[in-house]
Amino acid sequence: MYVLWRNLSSSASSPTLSAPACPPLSSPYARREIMASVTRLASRSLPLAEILPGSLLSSSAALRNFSSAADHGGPSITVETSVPFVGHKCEPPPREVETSPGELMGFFRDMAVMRRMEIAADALYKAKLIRGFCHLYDGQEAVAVGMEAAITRKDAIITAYRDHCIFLGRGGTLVEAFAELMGRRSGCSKGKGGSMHFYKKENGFYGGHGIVGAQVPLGCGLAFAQKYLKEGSVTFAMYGDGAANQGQLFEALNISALWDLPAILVCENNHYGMGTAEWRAAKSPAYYKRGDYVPGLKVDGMDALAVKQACKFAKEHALKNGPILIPPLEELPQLVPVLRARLPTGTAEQEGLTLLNELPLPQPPC
Ligand SMILES: Cc1ncc(C[n+]2csc(CCOP(=O)(O)OP(=O)(O)O)c2C)c(N)n1
Ligand SMILES: [Mg+2]
Repeated sequence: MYVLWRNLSSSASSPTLSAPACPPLSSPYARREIMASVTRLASRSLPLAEILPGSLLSSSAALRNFSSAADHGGPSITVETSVPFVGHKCEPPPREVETSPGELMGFFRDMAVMRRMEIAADALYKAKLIRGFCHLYDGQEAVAVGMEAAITRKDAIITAYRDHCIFLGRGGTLVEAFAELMGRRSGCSKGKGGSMHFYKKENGFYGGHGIVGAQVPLGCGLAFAQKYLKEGSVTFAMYGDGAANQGQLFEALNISALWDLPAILVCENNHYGMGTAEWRAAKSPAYYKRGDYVPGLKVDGMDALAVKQACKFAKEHALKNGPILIPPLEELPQLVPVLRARLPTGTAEQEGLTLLNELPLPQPPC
């Protein structure tokens, strides 16, 4: 933390970190310094730079499309997902997923970068170098990466406040991400949004929203525009298991189904809404069935290939038949501690605490 603080200050003419007083990070010297600092800060056993794809650091990332495995080179291989899909009012896709060694390496590299970024953000938050809110995504990286592998930048994504890694997946850079987290002008929202309001509209990322569930009707609006303009693209509106109980979600779903909008509602079920276990808040945690008349698909959200397959299937379905719900569920016990350990960090009044660490997995009473 100290190294980063020093470097930020020494590359600046002002000794403070407050946004208006600091010089823009766009000067090449400041950018180099910050990147070097973040690299040192994030490294555990491997320097971040060694695993950092150039595409995440340069604006050429904006041109990267993930639409097919063939783009990633190497022979095509078929991998079976570890858990079968379960469909609601639809025939689920096959478990066999087409991929390539290049794509698998890309998945690993992107998820490693995301994990390192979130660990660094966690440390910066606890050191009070990131102020306000800081909602981390570590443990859920496979959803961001798998989703990107199935779609293009013409497709839109909109999410709640846990948005850092979605932003990276859409071609955002680490510099833009950390600058935003630290309230700097070079951040993706000019340092005014912070953790909850990352955007990259030019690459189809429409934020970053703090009001639980409110991004879902906005996402359905994006899907309406896509249909109206005959773009042939779809919108992924992401929300949490806590948000799944909100009324506005069902209103948006109703009109999307009525008008056959190309909307894909993705419920990321991490079993908690803040500190509330899902069984305390939801009568039915089978989120893929909660659309009733809208088809749903239950997916293993810890398997990037399963998410890719599901998103490819959902995109084709949505373009043909209108909305679909896909809750990528995380249900593999050995991975749960990672997810839970990281989730609660980042509520302003509880900074430094990792409240859910000691809680057991949520179980409904007998
Ligand atoms: C309308 C509204 N009500 C309450 C809150 C406070 N709040 C912030 S996060 C959260 C829990 C949301 O849980 P979930 O949708 O499961 O998302 P997760 O944090 O697990 O990703 C709540 C209730 C809010 N931001 N907006
Ligand atoms: Mg949740």
